[in-house]
Amino acid sequence: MNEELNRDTQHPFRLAPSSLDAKLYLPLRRNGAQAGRNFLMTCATRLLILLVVSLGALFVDARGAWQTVGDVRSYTRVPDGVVLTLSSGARARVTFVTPEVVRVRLAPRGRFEDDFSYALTSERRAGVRAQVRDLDRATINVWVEGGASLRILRRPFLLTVYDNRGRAVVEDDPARPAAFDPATDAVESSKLRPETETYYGFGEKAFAGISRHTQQLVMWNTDTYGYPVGLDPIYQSIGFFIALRHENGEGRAYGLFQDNTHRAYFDMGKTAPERYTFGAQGGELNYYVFTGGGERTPRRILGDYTELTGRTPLPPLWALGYQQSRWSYTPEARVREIARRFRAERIPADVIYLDIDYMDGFRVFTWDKTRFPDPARMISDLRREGFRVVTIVDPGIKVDESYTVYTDGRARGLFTKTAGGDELRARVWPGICAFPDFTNPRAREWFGSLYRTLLDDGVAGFWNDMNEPATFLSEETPKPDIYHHPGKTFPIDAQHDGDGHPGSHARYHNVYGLLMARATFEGLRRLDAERRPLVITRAGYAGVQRYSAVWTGDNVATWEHLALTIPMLTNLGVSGVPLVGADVGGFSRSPSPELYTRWLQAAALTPFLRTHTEAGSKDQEPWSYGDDYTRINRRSIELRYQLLPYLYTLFHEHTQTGAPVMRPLWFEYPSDTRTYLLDDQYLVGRDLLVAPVLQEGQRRRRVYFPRGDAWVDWWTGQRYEGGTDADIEAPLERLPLFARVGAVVATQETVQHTAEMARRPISLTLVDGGTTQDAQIYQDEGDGYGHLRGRFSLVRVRQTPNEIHLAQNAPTNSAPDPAASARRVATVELLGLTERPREVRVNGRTARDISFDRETRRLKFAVEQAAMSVVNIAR
Ligand code: MIG
Repeated sequence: MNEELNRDTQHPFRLAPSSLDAKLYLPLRRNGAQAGRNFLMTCATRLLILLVVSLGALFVDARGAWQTVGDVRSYTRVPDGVVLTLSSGARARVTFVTPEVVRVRLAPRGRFEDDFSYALTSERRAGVRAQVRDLDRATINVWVEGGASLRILRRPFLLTVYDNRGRAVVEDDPARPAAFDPATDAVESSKLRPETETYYGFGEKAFAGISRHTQQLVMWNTDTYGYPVGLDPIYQSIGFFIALRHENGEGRAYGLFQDNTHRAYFDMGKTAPERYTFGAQGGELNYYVFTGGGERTPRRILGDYTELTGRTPLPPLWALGYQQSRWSYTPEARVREIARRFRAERIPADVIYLDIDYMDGFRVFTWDKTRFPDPARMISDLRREGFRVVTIVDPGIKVDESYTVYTDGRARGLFTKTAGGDELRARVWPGICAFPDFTNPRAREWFGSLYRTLLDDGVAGFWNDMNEPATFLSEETPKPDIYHHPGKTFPIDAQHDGDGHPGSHARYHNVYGLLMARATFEGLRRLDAERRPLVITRAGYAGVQRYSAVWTGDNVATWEHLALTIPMLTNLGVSGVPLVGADVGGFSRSPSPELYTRWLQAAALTPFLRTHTEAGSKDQEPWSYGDDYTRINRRSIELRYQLLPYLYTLFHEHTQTGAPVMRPLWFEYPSDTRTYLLDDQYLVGRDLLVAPVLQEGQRRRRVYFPRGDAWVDWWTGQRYEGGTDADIEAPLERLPLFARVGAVVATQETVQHTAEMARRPISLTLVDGGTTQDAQIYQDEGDGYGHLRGRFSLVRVRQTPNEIHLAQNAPTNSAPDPAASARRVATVELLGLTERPREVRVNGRTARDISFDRETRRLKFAVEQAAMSVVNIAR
């Protein structure tokens, strides 16, 4: 068996079973049927994995060769920390990035690499001054006034990081000091692990369950068509996690980010529950600890991580609409038919996708002129109907002397090279291809500029696929395919520019997708200064959120995969990537009508909402399953559009704080241990709780309401106290949805696409009985960059049980009236009232258009579209 394949599954550890669930979280009822689903992974797949793992084990005797970094021989002070020379010849550099963020670098051979990272934003932070004290011959203390602190033990070198209140955050395991393997250049670190600590994030992972405690993860971007639940790695590598533990009645978080682009791994207590270990197969050990300041909240950790690696700029509003895709809508007539059908069915939609068959022989940046004779015309016609078009663009460029993209890229020397210095070639859709070296800034600029023609044709967004990078296996490779066969990507000795830090594919494989998305995003920014780009990428690395949305690749049309979407997407969110979605209905195979309907319903409020399916599958549009289902599917999408003002506000919030749009419950309720393993509910922002049905035939489900807030059923107005469970009716047509008491949710009437939103009033849904200090609704023009120059508006809301204050600011600058963006609140809906109030007054006068529906416990009334409204409710 190939050495590379072996590496994929190797880990130099013993396996140990987990006992965490049983110990701490006994009161948490794991969903029985869900646990059962985990066993449904096909036998064939399990056998295959078993086979690969056991073969891998034969090759592994890794620990023997490992060497610990040794004692601290000497150290020097640098302004922001210390540099230590260790007895093994390794050197460590421990510094403060901010008073609360610590960075650790460890160069096994004693020579630090150029300090260079694709994950970090380009903004340079001002240095932090660290204090150093040599306590005694055994200990060195390093700290920042008012910030975190470090204790460095000298014999051997062991590091403990404390938060700014002196509480230990991470502590090297004395039984496993940092170590490296001189033979392979691998390097790793082990931290003590409290048995009840749980871990979230790690980017895109296909594991069931939400926490990664006692699991092992590998970072190696891989094209994994039809991946089974539990397969690892898949498409993305984001080595960031948030740890959570409960102490003295309080949940405390910290974060850790390993920024190493080589094949990396994390063993989060699988081998031994008392420690976790992370490392990589090359390069220096390079990680950040986010201590979280005084509050130690998940929000603070993610804020600090996204300060470092960036945030998603506000997407164009249309990208939050419903998107319809398949492999492939072709020819033009079919695309037009799909668009027409949406409007005829009155099912809202904003985007239609063109998959690879729009191109001429899969040559990127071309059109197949028989299928699409006049793309610009088609696109402008669709645009008049309120549809945007997104096209797929792959990295493989067909080797073809008459194809100028190829000959031009070759002439400029921008393609990836083999170890021998030749143009690297591999087979993908177009046949034999060359591949831009996206680690070369000139290649990024060149590739980014190629989007000009598609932009000129009117294409609105771009979908970067196959950028793990993925290549086809040769015909001789035995089938069934092996998910992690080394022949499915570039040879690891291929050469990359690395922005002037030349290196092999082993070093740069994991950033290829990130840098393709970057080339696309930056190209679009240059080509069109007025519009916000929409880029969707399959592969990525930490920082991918700066450039792109992420979809979870080739999932499968099974209930198990539907359930997987919640742990996958929420963990992506807390990895700093807010604009995420899974192919609705599943990509591989075809869903039953019930599965498609439940999937669309469950996904309706996920950040990136797109149906997509593979070539050869059955029709997979919202109307493809008969009238009864069409009606329900329409309602799911209508719900999405009704809540768009709220969703858009959440994307704005992300730009300010890094908070995700789709949130795991523990993110908002870190002190409620019942949320720590909850994997079948999610929050949208702080105010909405979604508990979708994830099982076939199910018509009611158990919902947990997190402690600290009360919740009201969106549909019935029924109130539930925090810290309780309830059985909730969930007939096929209903998404179990709840609003927090104190919620301020902006809604609108259903529109057929986002361009219809302009000038339509918005409505506020408030939950009765709550108290809210300052909730905000963000609005702007929905595209462009006026919002960065003050062209946006905020509606601010303050609520006490009997009074509501509504301030509707005019946009904050004196530029031409952006009336289109500053939609006023015209109605308020109060949810959860058991009785009609005696009187409702708006600015002293009896409210107009007042209605009360006892069935849904909703009170509705008009408000003046004035700068300031005060509503008084008399019971
Ligand atoms: O080799 O473009 O994940 O969404 O439809 C398959 C065809 C290539 C994989 C993507 C999928 C897309 C498909 N692509």
